[in-house]
Amino acid sequence: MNNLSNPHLQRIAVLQRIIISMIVLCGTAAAVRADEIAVWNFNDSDLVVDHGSGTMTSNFNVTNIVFAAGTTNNARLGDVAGQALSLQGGTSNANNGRNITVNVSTVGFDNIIVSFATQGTSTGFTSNQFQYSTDGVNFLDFGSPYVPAATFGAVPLIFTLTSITGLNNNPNAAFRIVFNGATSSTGNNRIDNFVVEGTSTAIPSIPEPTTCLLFLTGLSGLLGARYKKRVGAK
Ligand SMILES: [Ca+2]
Ligand SMILES: [Ca+2]
Repeated sequence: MNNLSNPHLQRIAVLQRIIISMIVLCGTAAAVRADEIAVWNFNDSDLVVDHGSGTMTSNFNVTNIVFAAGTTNNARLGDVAGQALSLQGGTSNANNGRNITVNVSTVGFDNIIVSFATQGTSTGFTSNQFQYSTDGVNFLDFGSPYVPAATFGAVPLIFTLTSITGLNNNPNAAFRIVFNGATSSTGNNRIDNFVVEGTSTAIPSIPEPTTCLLFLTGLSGLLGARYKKRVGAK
């Protein structure tokens, strides 16, 4: 009787394949999944989303929405630094109190996080308020106003909205930055790599690490018992 036709060895081979599959699956379970829903890298010098889907709009004077050298700070999916959005104060600082607004459906995602790289000049917007909306119409402040650093640096601004469960799985989710404090027409803030991300709820449920360990221990025991039985039968 060769190995392929031996039923005992066939069962052991099947068990070995199951154990290998479980090891791969359990390794995946240990990783935290965060998925980009929408990313703006501004490298094509426009407000059109660059990865995923969503819209970005602004009520700034259009002449004060320009693009300048960007950064790899917070870059995703291999994006190069390229260009960044640059928002200017405008004549008589007309853009103080104005905003950029991002509408992104979070359907299929929870644990929403928004992040972006930013820098500002000394006469640019020095007091900026991040807001969110669960209906796309009414916006609420999230945290205190932020002051942009003078350079992009290496660390993005991160707004962890996981406690705002109304933003989960919501086709009307929206985010806004209201800019204030500019004191000259060309004073500006740059923004790059604006990312809306979350945890996909569409991923098939993956066993907990503890469950994996118990399953693997049991399966290994079964495999060992079968092997001993086979050896003992010789
Ligand atoms: Ca860029
Ligand atoms: Ca674009």
